[in-house]
Amino acid sequence: MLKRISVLVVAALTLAACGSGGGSGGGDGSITMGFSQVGAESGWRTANTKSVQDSAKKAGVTLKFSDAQQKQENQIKAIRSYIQQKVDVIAFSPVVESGWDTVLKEAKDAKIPVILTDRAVDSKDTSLYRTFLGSDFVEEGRKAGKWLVDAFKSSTDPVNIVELQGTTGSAPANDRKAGFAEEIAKDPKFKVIASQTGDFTRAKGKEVMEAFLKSNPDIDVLFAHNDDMGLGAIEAIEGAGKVPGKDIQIITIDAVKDGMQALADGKINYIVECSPLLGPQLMDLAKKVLKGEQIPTRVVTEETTFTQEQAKAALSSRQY
Ligand code: GYE
Repeated sequence: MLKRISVLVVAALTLAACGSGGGSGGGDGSITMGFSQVGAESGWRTANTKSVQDSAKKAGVTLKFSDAQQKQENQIKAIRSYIQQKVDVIAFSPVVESGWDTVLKEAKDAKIPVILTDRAVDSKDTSLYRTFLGSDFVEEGRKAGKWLVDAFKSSTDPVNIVELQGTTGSAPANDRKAGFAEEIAKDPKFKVIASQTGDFTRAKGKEVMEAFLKSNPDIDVLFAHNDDMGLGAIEAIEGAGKVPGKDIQIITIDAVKDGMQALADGKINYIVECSPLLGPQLMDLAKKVLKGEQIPTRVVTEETTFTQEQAKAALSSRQY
């Protein structure tokens, strides 16, 4: 019994120490980061989580990590708890773009800097966060659209496109859709005949593609906002007796291993890369912010694109 009490006392003291030890801005050399992750919806997300966790360890940053299971309310709760625990810095990947002002203001009032990673918020007040590290999603959508325009340039026939959107209201879904639409608008033969969310998951991608196939007999192209939804859709296409990559051309975004394998196998036609390896840059930015150094308000990730041939060559050296 006595032993149990002393364990509890130690636990309470440790908690108290954590509570008051933060907010030092890493003054004693140690940094505690609270990180609120979107969820575990895709291969991209798994690789991103690993990158953040590995880089924190390497950089000597104590990481408090929470998974929001794709729910904004869980992210808000996590951020509030990080504020209460007085972490030195908060980083998060906002599941949707809007609705963050109140909680970001709370962090600002508590003088805890916030770094947006991977996804953006639509807050008008940009003083609510220090920087946004991540991809240019509009550009990714444009790259997908450009490839399509080029692939069908010798034909004048109408091209029927179905689109699997990412999580409704998320920056990558909004921006990829917009960038793609901008490019295909250059030729009226391209028509998006159905567009629906598949929530960035394989299961939803399959389910929605099955519905698309039932109501649209003449689908020429699928544009999926990530590899996972594209991989789910491939199952649906094969289930309907069609050949993915041939009967229906497929473009996806991410370039995770499973996606690259399907591209190399000829089931996907083109992938626009979106890098999940944001951890090292995130730790670097956090350290700079806490030292009071100037950092850019936007840090854009460098990315490429892959054809089937390029995927075959790149597969063996792919990290995720
Ligand atoms: O493309 C998708 C993931 O926000 C860039 O989220 C990220 C996206 C990524 O679920 O696979």
